[in-house]
Amino acid sequence: MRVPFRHPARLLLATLLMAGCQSTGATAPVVSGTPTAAAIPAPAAAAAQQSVSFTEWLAALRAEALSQGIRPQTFDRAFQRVKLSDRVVELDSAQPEFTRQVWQYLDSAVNEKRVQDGRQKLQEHAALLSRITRRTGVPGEILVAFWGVESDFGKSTGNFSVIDALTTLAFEGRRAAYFRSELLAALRILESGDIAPERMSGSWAGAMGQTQFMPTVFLRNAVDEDGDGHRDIWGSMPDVLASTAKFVLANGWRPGESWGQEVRLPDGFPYDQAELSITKPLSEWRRLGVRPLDESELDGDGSAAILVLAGHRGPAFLVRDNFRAIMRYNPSTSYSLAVALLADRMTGKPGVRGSWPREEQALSRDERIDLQQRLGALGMEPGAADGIVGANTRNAVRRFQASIGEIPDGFATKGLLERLRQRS
Ligand SMILES: [Ca+2]
Repeated sequence: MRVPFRHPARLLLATLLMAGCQSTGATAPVVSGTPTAAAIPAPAAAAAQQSVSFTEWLAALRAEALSQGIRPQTFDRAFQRVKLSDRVVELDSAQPEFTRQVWQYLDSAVNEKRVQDGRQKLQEHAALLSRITRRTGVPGEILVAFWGVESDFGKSTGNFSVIDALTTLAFEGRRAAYFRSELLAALRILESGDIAPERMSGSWAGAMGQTQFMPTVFLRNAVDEDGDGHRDIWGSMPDVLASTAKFVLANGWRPGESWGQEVRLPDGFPYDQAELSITKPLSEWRRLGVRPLDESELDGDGSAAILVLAGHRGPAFLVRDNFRAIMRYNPSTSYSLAVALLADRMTGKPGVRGSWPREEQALSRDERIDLQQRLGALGMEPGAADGIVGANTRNAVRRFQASIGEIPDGFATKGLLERLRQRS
């Protein structure tokens, strides 16, 4: 949803909102010299009209918050300086023209500097990490890897006011109901006194602190590890790492198990089986010829999936339950691979040894839509032509690849699109 007004109107809107709040018992705005509703100059009349619904919206939110046990003074202090953010709306509605290839993302998320910084953080917090690992079973390098990928070890935690960001998204974002419940959760955090509203900063989407917890995640998992009476995931490393461990454990981490490993697939491997949704016992993968890179026998039991993110010429990974636990933090295979590989690298394991097909350029959004439309026209069932390449589109690509005698690895390339265009 696009914003119907510009920034100055938004500031005015916030002012009007506070004026509106006074009648419902909220505190007056602290901004000095702000016009009251009656003093609005004529050109702003449209903005004044727009603001009515926001004023009402906020009054309803206040009533709901109070009914959930938020004290009026907590609510009013949180919304004292609230501003709707154009930038947040812009980021919420952004549809990137190009998505990065997985190796481009990994080059950035698991760069050499970050590996070195991670090793240093492992040493620096060794005692704390080993205490948390003893208690939760989540390895220290996994916790530090989340910290590194989420905020570059606290260097980029986001400078948005969480209340401003969530208010904007709850009022006019694409997923208003979701963000409204996150906003109410943020108010419960303020109510608990864990953090002052002016220190409650985060990403444009309201992910907070060193490991970027959404407010509902905070309420379920944040821990006061240093015992000062506050769950401070912004400034206290004991609180940050213990809270992250609790969340990772709640997401299904299995102590003592690995996330998985890079593997070698044999010639003739059934690439249509290389999907995260297809889980098989390790014995079955062994039978299909999946091997560790050193060509030894795949050991262990349990089940796993095979992940091939850049076609049959790129690396393959065998991913286990703990990889899925990582994905519950952020449901992206590239993200989870970054956390897993960063943790591996910090403990001295090698990074990816297979080579990525780096000459392959990412398809633009228009090209991805064209690909989906052409696959659809051929009856390959790629799902909606939305420019997002998911399992349906990969499976349609596989059907097309099989129909022209190529290895059905589901990897959508410029060359494949070209062959599709020649077909129709
Ligand atoms: Ca604390």
